[in-house]
Amino acid sequence: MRSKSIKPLVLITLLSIFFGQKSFAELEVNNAWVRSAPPNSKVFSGYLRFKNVSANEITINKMKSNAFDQIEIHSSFIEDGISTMRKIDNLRISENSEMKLEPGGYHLMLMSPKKDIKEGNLVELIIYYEDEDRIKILRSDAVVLRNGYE
Ligand SMILES: [Cu+2]
Repeated sequence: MRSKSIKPLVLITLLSIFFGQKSFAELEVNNAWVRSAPPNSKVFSGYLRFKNVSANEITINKMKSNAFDQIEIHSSFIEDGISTMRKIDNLRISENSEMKLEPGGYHLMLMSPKKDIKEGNLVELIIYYEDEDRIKILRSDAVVLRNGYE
């Protein structure tokens, strides 16, 4: 029983080493993960770290996935003592800086899954961003985890 429960952890760790990181010149994606949810869930939340290693501001315009019909970027905030969230059109990342999408802050809302999303799965993320007025595409994989990397 004990050795059985260790194996998935080892697998997830290996997967995150191979798939959790992706870089394309000026933009890096690290620690991308999607929180697992009960079967038949229609909305999932996703988190990652963007690192802009260029000398220009980068704007994340939209995100897509082959596993979900729609991905929105949301910001979380407290309003009148109640935690709430709002869709934002884009995400600006200053030159040479990091932006964390994490629980309680900016996050991805991944909606209408096209297939079962289970712990240990990899979810493709396609990130459309603007760098010096050019639209570029970065692909990354997010691993489905219960509690993320922390
Ligand atoms: Cu949200």
